[in-house]
Amino acid sequence: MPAATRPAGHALVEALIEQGISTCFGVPGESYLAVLDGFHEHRERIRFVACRQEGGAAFMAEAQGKLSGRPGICFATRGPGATNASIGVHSAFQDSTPMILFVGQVASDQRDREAFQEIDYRQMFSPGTLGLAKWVAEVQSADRLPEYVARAFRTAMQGRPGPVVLALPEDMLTTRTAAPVLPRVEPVSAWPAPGALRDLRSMLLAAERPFVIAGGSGWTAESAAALQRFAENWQLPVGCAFRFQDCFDNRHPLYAGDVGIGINPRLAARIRDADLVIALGARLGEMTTGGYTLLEAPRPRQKLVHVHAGAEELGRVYAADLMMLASMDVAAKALESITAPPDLRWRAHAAAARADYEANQVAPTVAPLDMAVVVKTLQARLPEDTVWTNGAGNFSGWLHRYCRYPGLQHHGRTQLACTSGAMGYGLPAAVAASLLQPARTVVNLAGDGDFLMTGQELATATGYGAGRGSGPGAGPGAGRLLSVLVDNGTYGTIRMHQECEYPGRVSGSDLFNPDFAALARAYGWHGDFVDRTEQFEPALERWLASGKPGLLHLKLDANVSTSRTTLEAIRRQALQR
Ligand SMILES: Cc1ncc(C[n+]2csc(CCOP(=O)(O)OP(=O)(O)O)c2C)c(N)n1
Ligand SMILES: [Mg+2]
Repeated sequence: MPAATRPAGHALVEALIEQGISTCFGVPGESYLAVLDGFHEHRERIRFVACRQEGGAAFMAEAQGKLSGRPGICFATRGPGATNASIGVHSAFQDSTPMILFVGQVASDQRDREAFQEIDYRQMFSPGTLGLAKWVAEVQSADRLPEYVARAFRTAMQGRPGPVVLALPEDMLTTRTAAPVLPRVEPVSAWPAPGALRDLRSMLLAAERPFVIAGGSGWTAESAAALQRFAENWQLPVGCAFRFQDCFDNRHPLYAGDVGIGINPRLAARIRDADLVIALGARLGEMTTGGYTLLEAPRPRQKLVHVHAGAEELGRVYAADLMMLASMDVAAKALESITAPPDLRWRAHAAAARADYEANQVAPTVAPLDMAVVVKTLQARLPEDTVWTNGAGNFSGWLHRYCRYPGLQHHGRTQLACTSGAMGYGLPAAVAASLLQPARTVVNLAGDGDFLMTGQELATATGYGAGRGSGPGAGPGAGRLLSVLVDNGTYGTIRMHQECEYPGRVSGSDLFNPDFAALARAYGWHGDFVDRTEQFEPALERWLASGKPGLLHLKLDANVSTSRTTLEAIRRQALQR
């Protein structure tokens, strides 16, 4: 009996279901109607969340990749859809997040004429170590579609994770095929070589002031727990790479702080002064290395051990003394098997690193609205497993400094933030988290510039019922979605740099802002306004009582929010160069 056929667009949806995907994000287009019809066909098992702009959809898919460790899925139409979505592909690349962007393509018999909205995606997303995508292909044959999808999943997850783009010619999607879907793909893990573990032990035994920087993607609950045991066995102080703050439990006595923008100066000094730095999973990018000053490129003063899942990443910037090709789901499990001697010389060094972190949590009171109190109040009032999201801007510094992210062995990922520094990421990431994990509370901290880049996704949240709570009996705030918007009337980060480099000559960084609380209410959200510290907690309680997703519009003086500590840190970095 001949095998049943269906359009390739349906086969694609079946393949996604087989890979464990139950939610996809996108903006519809006439270029992939056959796929949309496949979503209709399989609507009991998979949903297509229709977003308001492909930038928002791609950020949602990127957040899905961060949360699940499997590729987040975005669909976009040809030219205009693909160009809008490219911000999410770039972010997934810089953040090493598994993601697949499916993009419509003109029919095969129209190719290369610059047909309507035609782009050559293999050029546009051209892969490479500085490209936009990890792999890009155009699927010419309906019968081979399952092969391409399986390879896209593997490529997105295996080695250094990243984004894949598959272009789908319109006529290919409507061609009928009997090709069976291929089984679920699991990435192959790379284990550190036994010799490398012996070398690491020797380097640890010779060290006086070791320091661990953990980060990157591919961590699992088990491997984060193993990292904690490795750190405990050797009493190693641990910092987390820029925007990978949930790799190590921030409440743990060995946690020393975040190694990113606005780093605690005492932590920066400690890393500079370390004699051995073990970078676990972190790419050691510009933001994590203080502009390549904490660790000087290409040969740091400290002895450097670099453990990374991508062979191409090892030795690309830093000539590390020991390089280990290992994926983060298993690397720490191997490290915890290295036996430590009973007499470790650096116990006091580790305790001092923690004391510096605790001291940096205390800041002088700021009036009339104190953002340190805002972050601490949110964390005290909301569940421990709250997911925190942010985009780019000085406002994010308050979250990085004062939020104590639990290690991901406890609740999975709790930080969704782009190391790519893309403005507009936080709200879509929060909407995605809320839709994908409806029992979780999700808080987005946004800037006034940041928020309006993707603010239209408020409608997506309302339309799909995100953030309304997980029902009676759940704890306070469980399953709720909140955006806390810091309105300082300026692109504050840019203004700060202007004040440093062109004092008194503010140019292009002032903002005109709407009444954000009223805007949120227009979308069916709860909206409220706060401009004094003592108003914040009552406003939070009113949102909790509202039963709706909420937005708290915080009005802040522009000079306060060009955060002094950040300003000082940047000045210091500039001086060091
Ligand atoms: C998509 C994008 N465009 C531009 C920038 C450059 N940029 C970085 S921070 C920033 C200002 C952010 O302003 P806001 O969200 O108001 O935060 P604030 O710094 O005022 O706290 C800009 C324009 C960027 N990072 N991303
Ligand atoms: Mg601002």
